[in-house]
Amino acid sequence: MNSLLDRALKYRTSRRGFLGLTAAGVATAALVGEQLVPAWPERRQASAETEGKWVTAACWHNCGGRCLNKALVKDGMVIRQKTDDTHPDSPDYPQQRACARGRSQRQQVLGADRLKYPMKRKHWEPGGGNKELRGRDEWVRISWDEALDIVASEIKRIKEKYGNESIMAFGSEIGRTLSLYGGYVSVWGSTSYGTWLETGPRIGLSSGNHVNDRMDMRKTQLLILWGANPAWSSAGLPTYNYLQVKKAGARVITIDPLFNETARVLADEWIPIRPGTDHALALGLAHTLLVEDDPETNPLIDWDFLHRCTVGFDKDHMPPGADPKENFKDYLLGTYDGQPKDAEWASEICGVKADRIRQLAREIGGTERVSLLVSWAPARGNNLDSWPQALMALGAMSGHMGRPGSMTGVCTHSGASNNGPSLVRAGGNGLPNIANPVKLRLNHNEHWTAVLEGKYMAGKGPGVTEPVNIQMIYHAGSSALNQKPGLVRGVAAHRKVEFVVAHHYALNTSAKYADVVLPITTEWERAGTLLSGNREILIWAQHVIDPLFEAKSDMWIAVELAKRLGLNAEEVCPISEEQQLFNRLAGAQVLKEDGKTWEKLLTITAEDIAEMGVEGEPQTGRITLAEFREKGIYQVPRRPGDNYEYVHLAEFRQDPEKHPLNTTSGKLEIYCQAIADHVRNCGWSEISPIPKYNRPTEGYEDTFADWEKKIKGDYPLQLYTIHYPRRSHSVFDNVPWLREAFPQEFIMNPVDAEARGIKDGDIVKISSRHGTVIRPVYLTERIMPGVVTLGEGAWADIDDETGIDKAGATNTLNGAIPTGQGHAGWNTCNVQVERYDGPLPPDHTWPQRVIF
Ligand SMILES: Nc1nc2c(c(=O)[nH]1)N[C@H]1C(S)=C(S)[C@@H](COP(=O)(O)OP(=O)(O)OC[C@H]3O[C@@H](n4cnc5c(=O)[nH]c(N)nc54)[C@H](O)[C@@H]3O)O[C@H]1N2
Ligand SMILES: Nc1nc2c(c(=O)[nH]1)N[C@H]1C(S)=C(S)[C@@H](COP(=O)(O)OP(=O)(O)OC[C@H]3O[C@@H](n4cnc5c(=O)[nH]c(N)nc54)[C@H](O)[C@@H]3O)O[C@H]1N2
Ligand code: SF4
Ligand SMILES: [Mo]
Repeated sequence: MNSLLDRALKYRTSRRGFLGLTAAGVATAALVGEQLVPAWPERRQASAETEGKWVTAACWHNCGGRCLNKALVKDGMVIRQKTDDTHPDSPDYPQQRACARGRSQRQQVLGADRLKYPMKRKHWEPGGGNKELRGRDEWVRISWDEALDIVASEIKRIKEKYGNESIMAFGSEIGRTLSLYGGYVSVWGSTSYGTWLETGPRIGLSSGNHVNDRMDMRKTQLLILWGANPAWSSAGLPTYNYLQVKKAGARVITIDPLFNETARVLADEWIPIRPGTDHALALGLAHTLLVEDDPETNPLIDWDFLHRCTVGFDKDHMPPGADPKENFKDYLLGTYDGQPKDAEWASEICGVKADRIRQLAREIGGTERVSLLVSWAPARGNNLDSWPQALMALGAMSGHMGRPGSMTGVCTHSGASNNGPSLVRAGGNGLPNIANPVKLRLNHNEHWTAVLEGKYMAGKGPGVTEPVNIQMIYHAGSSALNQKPGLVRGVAAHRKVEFVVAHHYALNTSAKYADVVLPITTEWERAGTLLSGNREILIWAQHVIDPLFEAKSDMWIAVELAKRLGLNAEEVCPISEEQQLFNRLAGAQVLKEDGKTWEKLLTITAEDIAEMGVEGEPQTGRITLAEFREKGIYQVPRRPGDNYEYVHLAEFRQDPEKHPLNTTSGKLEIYCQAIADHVRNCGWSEISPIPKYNRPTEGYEDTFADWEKKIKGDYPLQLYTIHYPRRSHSVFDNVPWLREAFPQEFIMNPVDAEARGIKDGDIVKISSRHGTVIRPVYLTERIMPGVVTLGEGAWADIDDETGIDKAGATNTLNGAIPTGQGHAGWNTCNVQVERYDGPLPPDHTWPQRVIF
C-alpha cells in the first residue's frame, strides 16, 4: 500500500491539463485542486508509450447516461483515461462516448480530498455530547476497530433505549445488518420521477419511460421535447439520436422555461413556459382540439382510439360507478364549473400566448406522426399529481400512441430517445434479500420534520399523524442531507439526534454533519460490476486499482458491524464480491436477431472459472469472456428495420380487450379512481379522478400576494432546479476541474435583473421561504422572464452565523412540502433575488475538504 501511495503522491498536477494550456488557464493555474494524477507532460508521454494496461473503469453514477470509460493502469496507478474506441462510429451503431464528468473520473477517485481513515468528531461522546458542534467540530483520526466499536455500541444502545423504530438508515448493505438486528426506519417517496411514479402506472402508462425506440422515432414528423434537456441530463447518445430524427425530416419544438442546450442543437422553435404549469397548457391544447375538431373538414381528434382505448373522456364512456358529470370533456368545456379550459384560460397560467396554444393544438392534431416527449421535470413540483394524466389525455385525443412514429409520454434519463426493453442484460448477483422487520417509513418531505417534531403522516387518510422518535441517522448510500428537500431543517435534525454516522469517500454534506465517518472504496477499487445504460449495451467495469488508504467497502463494514452485534455475518454476505460478479456474467443474456429468443451472452471455460477463483459451470454463449473483458462492453448492432424496433402500446392499440393494461378498467384511465384514492390515503391533499388543474403550492400563482388583482408578493420569481452538467446530483461537485468548467451560475433574465440593479456576473443573494444562497449570476434571454434556475446538487456550505449557503445547494432553497403522493416538489419554489455586496471567490478556487 505504501508504495502505491508514494507513486500516487509523486503524480501531482494542476487542473491546467484538462482545460488546455490556454492563456487564461495558465493565468489561473494556482495549485488548488491538487490531484493524485500525473502531470500533463507525463501523461502525454504515457500515451506515447505502450506500457500500461487499458482497463474498463466504472462510471457508475445516476447520471442518465452510461458510457465506456477506460483507464490506463501502470504500476497500479491510473495515468490516463479514454473512452469508446471499440468500433467505428456511425448513427446506427454509435460509440458510447463519455462526457466531461466521466473523463474527470480520476479527479474524483484519486482526489486529494479522498477520506483516508475512519474519523470521529473531537467532542463526540456516547449519546452525542455537544450535538450543536456537528458540522463545525474538528476531526480526529481513529482506528477501524475503534470506529466499528463506536458505531456498534451506539446502534445497540439506541436500540435498547428507544427501539429499532428510532434508527433511520439510507443504504442497502447496512440495511442487511440492521434488518437482521431488528430493522430500521426507511424513507419513501418519489425524488426523481415526480408524479409519474404513482400516477403513471395507475392511469395505464408507467412511472418510467413509455415511448418508442430510436429507430422508430426517425419516422416521426413533429418532435416535441416538452421539458427535456438530454444534452445536459442524458449525456451520451440521446441528443445525437434526436439529431437523426431531425435529419430524417422532423420539425422540432421545445416547450421549456429555458432555451436549453438541447434546443440550441435541435429546436426549430422554442415555446417558453412557466415551470409547474404544463398541466394548464395541456388542458388548453385539449380544449382547442375539442372545439375545433370536425371529423369531415378538420379532423384533429382520433375518436376511434379515444373511444376504444380510454375511459372517462365523456359521459358515455365512464367506468362503472362514476358520476357521469365528472367527465373530462365537460370539465374542458366548463359545463358544470362555468370555466372553459380554453387557450385564454391556459395562457394566463402558463404564459404561452393563447394564439400559439391554438396553433400548437392544430399542429399536434393535424400531423400524422407526432412524438410528444416529456422528461420527469415537469412532474417534479408540488401538487402536480394530475399532470401525467392530462398529458396522457392529450396524447389519446390526438391518437399519438401505439403507432410507428407516434408516441406520448416519458422519455428521459437512460431511456431518453431510445425506449424499449433491454436487448442485453446481466444476470442476478445471487444475494438473497433480507426483509426489514420495521414497517415504519417516513416520506422524504417529512423525515427531517419528523425528527424535529416527533410525528409523521401515517398514510391513513387526510391529516392522520402518528408519533415517531428518531435518535440515529445512518448514511451509507445516497446523499440524503444534500439531496432531499429542506436542507436547513435537515441540518437542525442532524443536530438533534443522539448519533449520526456516514460512509463516504469524501466529506460530502451528510458526512460533514456526522459524528463518525467511515472511508469507503469507490467502484474502481472493488471486484468489478456490470453496468447497464441504454437498451443496447452492457458494460463490464473492472477492478482498476487497489483500495486507497484505509478505505473499505460498505459490505465489509456491514459484516464487521454484524459480528460486533452478535449476528451471523455469513447471513449478511453469503456470497463473495467475486462470486457475485461471476453470477452476473454467467447469467447475462442477449436477444437474438429474431427479436424474440434469448441466448447466453458469454462463453465461459473451466479455465476462466479457475482464474476468477469462483464456483460455476462452463457455458457457451455469443462471445468469449476474454473478448468481453478486453472490450469492456457488449453493444447490440442496430439498423433501421431490424427486429428490435419498439412501438409502445402497439398491441393494446390493436386490440385493447385482448391486451388489457394493468389498470382497473384495463384501458387508459382519463377517469382514474385509483390515483384519487391513493392521493387521499397519503393524507396531505386531494385530487379529482379526472385531470383537473391543481394550483401548486409555491407555483406561479403563489408568486402573487393577490392573484386576482395580480399584486406580486415577497417571493415574486419562480425558481426551478435543473440537472446540471458539473455533477451527477451531488457526485463530482468536489472536482475542481469540473467546478471551473461549469461554474454553478444562477440563471436569470436581464429584464428581472435590471429591475433589481443586477448586472451580469454580479454576486446575488437568492432567498426563498426556506433558506438563502449566494451565487454569481448569468444573465440571458434564454430563460423566460419571471423564472430563474440553479443547478441542483452543489455541496451545501452554510455559514452558521448568517445561515447563507455560499455553494448554492438548491435544497437550501427548496422547502420540504409534502403534497399529493408525497413526491418531491423541486421545480415549484418562489424566490426573491437581490445584489450581494460581499465577496464570493469562484468555487474552483476554494480549498478542498482535505482532512488529514
Ligand atoms: N433541489 C433538488 N434536489 C434534488 C433534485 C432536484 O432536481 N432538485 N433531483 C433529485 C433526483 S432526480 C434524484 S435521483 C436525487 C438523487 O439523490 P441521491 O441519490 O441522494 O444523490 P447522489 O448525489 O447521486 O447520491 C449518491 C451518493 O452515494 C455515494 N456513493 C456512490 N457509491 C457509493 C458506495 O458504493 N457506497 C457509499 N456509501 N456511497 C456511495 C455518492 O458519492 C453520493 O454521495 O436527488 C434529488 N434531489
Ligand atoms: N448532468 C446531470 N445529468 C443528470 C442528472 C444530474 O444530476 N446531472 N441526474 C439524472 C437523474 S437521476 C434524473 S431523474 C434526470 C432528470 O432529468 P430531467 O427530468 O430531464 O430534468 P432536468 O434536466 O432538470 O430538466 C429537463 C428540462 O426540463 C425543463 N423544466 C424544468 N421544469 C420544468 C417544468 O415545470 N415544465 C417544463 N415544460 N419544463 C421544465 C428544464 O429547463 C430542462 O430543460 O437527469 C439525469 N441526468
Ligand atoms: S454520462 Fe454518466 S456514465 Fe457517461 S461519462 Fe458522463 S457521468 Fe459517466
Ligand atoms: Mo433522478
